[in-house]
Amino acid sequence: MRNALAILAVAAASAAFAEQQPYQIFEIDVRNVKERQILTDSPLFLLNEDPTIGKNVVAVNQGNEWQVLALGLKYKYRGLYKPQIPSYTANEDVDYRTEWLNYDQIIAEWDLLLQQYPWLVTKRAIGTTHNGNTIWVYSIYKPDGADNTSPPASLLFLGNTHAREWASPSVLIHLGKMLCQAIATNDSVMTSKLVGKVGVHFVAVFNPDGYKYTWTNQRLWRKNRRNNGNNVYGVDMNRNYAKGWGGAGSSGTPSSDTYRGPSVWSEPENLAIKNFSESLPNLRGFIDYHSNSGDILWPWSYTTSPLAEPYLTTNSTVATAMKNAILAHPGGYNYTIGQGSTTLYVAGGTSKDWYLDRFGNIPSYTVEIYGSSFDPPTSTIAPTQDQHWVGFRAFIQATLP
Ligand code: 0X9
Ligand code: ZN
Repeated sequence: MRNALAILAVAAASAAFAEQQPYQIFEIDVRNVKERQILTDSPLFLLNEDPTIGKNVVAVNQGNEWQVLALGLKYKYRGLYKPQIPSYTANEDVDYRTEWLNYDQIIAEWDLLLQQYPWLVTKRAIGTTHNGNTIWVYSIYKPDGADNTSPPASLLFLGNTHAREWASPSVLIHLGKMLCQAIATNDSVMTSKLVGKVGVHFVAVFNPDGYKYTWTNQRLWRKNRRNNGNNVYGVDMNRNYAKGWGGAGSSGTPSSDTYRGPSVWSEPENLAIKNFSESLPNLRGFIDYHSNSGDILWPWSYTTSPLAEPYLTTNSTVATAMKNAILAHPGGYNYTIGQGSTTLYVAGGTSKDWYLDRFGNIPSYTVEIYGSSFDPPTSTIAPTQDQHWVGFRAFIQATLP
């Protein structure tokens, strides 16, 4: 009887969640640049932003603990992490404010917006991934006259460059919804800044192969799903851009989590966003939304040399406006702002460096959405989305004077 009850309890739980293979968590002590490179080139899942000299937290699939020992670095065991992946029944009504959405649900949510505001939202495919998934862009623009002219200027926002950073596409859905609502209700700020002037483009899920894989196989997957041969997969899409490609803070080892790819723009996702961005009229601002360290980072990342003027003033002014707006929001997190390389760590081939280099004096950021981990409690989803709507409004106001 007891056994039967236990089985029933398990059955009930598995109706809502599926368990993936567990991870073992270790803390690795890195003492110098050479040891840091060993960690950078390793196949371990790094849980801090970038490998640092000092303490690093890594995850490894249970059974692969030898990969930690093989580093030859000092380590401490920190415990077991069992990812729980929501499993939804077909047509289940899932609220993006309180639950994580799987890939199809995210696209369905954006498509709903398209249905609700057909005069405001357009959807287009900008490329196809290694696994044949389409990369979709949703654009929000209202012309000021009756004729349907296209926008003379543009803003671009990327969601889910890194597969496991689920907060990113979740925040983007909310930004899209709130923006549509604001324009549809003639919100004075959004109307004066955007209507007849600027198209706002959202890449709902920039890394669909990786995102799907985090739901089906490996919750802590970061890269895309390029087949590198020898059963090794993935390129870090935030190391494949042209500016500073190949430099420090990236790896030439295909199994590494920061593998930069065989060449600049080798990845179909990166090439798609490059071509799309270059086709946009007058790009005025760019944010690549990541998680989870709570930072707003501007270029450069590939070098510790400070950003020159007038780029520095542009980037620090808009970042300050975002930070202050988020902080003033009830419960708002106190975001750290600064140059990527000096605030976090040097990383070559990242998005924000290329956007500034290519498009000139624009605010160009990696926003690291704050969270307790890559898997924060679902109770934090709505407050996080709300804070970023406030930050996003401030970004638009400060970027478009
Ligand atoms: O490493 C990255 O690509 C970003 N961090 S994450 O934890 N989301 O992977 C940060 C890129 C920003 N730049 C620097 N680290 N310099
Ligand atoms: Zn990231």
